[in-house]
Amino acid sequence: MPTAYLCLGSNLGDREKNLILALSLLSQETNLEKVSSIYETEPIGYKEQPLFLNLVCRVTTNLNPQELLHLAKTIENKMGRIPSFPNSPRPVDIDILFYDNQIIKTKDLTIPHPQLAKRAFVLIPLSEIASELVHPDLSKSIAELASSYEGYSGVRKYN
Ligand code: PH2
Ligand code: MG
Ligand code: MG
Repeated sequence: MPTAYLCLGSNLGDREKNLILALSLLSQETNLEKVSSIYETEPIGYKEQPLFLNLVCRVTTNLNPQELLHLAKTIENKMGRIPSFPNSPRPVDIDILFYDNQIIKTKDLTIPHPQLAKRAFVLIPLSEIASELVHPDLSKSIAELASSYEGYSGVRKYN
């Protein structure tokens, strides 16, 4: 069965509860195999917004990438995400990071996630559960990619 890695983020409402509810909704439709710790992270991009809680997880699923994206959007909408400007605050955001070793570039879906190699809030949690995973486009491991953010204070383990 294909394996996918997802990043979840929340910076509105009860952030921790939102992440846990989103995981529970995901686990109804996929096999949720592993979940990182929760991290509190400084917003990247649009800065004037509350701190995020982020985590990453690994699922196995028979949903294809497009169907998995549809599931992610359905959960975001169910949890009250209102479409707004890019990088705006949200109760939950669910991004597909990897889907097996596939490289996908379509209008509505790019896998691996195009920003992931530049985002400490993804790489640091990901290095906890998948440090050996090799980025299929960059041919570098997550551990290597995350090492540029050693000592970065914008991503801190939560509680
Ligand atoms: N998501 C974004 C933009 N910026 N910053 C942090 N710390 N965490 C996120 O999940 C995040 C972000 C766009 O989805
Ligand atoms: Mg996102
Ligand atoms: Mg998103």
